[in-house]
Amino acid sequence: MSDASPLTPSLSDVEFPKRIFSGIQPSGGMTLGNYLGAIRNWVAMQAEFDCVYCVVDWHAITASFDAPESFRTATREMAASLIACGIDPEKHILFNQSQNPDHVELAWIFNCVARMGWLNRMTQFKEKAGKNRENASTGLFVYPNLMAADILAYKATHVPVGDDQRQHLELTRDIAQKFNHDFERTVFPIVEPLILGAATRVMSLRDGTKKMSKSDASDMSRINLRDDSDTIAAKIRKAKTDPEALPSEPEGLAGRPEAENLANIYAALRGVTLEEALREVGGKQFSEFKPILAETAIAIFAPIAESLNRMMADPAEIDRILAKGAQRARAVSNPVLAELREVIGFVHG
Ligand code: AQP
Repeated sequence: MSDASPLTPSLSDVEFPKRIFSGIQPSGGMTLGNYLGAIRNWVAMQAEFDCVYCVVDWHAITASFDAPESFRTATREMAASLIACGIDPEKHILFNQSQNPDHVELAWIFNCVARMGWLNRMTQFKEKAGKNRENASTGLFVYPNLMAADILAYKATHVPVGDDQRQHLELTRDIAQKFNHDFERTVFPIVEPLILGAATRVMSLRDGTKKMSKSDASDMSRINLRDDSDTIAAKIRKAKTDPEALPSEPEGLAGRPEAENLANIYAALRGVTLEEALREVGGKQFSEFKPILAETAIAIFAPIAESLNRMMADPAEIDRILAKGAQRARAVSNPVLAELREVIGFVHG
């Protein structure tokens, strides 16, 4: 394993060009949680980094298979949502994962690098598999290896992640480190998490202790990018709260998860700190605050929803954008896979 290939330097201080990779599952429509926790940052990062953004349809089937036509529509909708939010598919790479088989080839190699013990520690598997662990797909168990492959197929150096994905990113680092160590050369960068501003974790509108999720059974628990203004206003009006007024300082939110969530959402939408937001709206009853919050959300989401609906009227154009993005993605990952086959010793003509 120590034969240095002419294709890969055996240095430990290889400098990798800065590149971002991030993905989102088409397991439903984009939510306010995805937008505030991730996508808004993806948009901002385009100014500084070379970005690869991916609708991760292979990840989506780890939970269950949807009806084929709904699945296709969900993938197109997620791509269109990203563009509507400000992702530029001309300047950066935007595609759906299943159009680049390099991810699965690398994931298989990583299945043979990652250790059972590492995957057994993943808390997201435990949460998503629930009590019926024996019935979870094996895909769900090795999901973090595919995520590592998504990132390292492009030798990405930075990954914007929410708190919930930190452990998976740590595993990506472990896989890269073990591979580099075993083959005694720096093939992969050790990726860095990238956190822009305060990490926003948006909770369900029905239960302030549960994450807002696109796949939650209750549509009232989330705000979808595609919701019209009346629906957004109604969901916020019906959001669970408590009888107290909003406090003027964050300490007053202790033990009040629903109040804290709505105040956090308001601060994130306004782009201010929680302290600043509470200085403005502290003392207000929810009956007075909720319409203000709804108006703020609608001002941001209405133009995005309009552009998303326009794009969804032309699915062929979305498919064209994704196919072109996939072609550009393969142009980056093909040489990485060729290098790996050489390093590992696969015979290829
Ligand atoms: N509620 C949230 N608050 C903040 N950030 C969130 N993200 C998701 N939900 C919240 C961030 O969105 C990015 C993409 O997520 P994903 O598609 O990989 O899947 P997820 O984290 O499992 O998101 P969902 O909406 O909860 O999907 P389902 O219901 O399919 O499981 C990630 O960066 C995530 O941190």
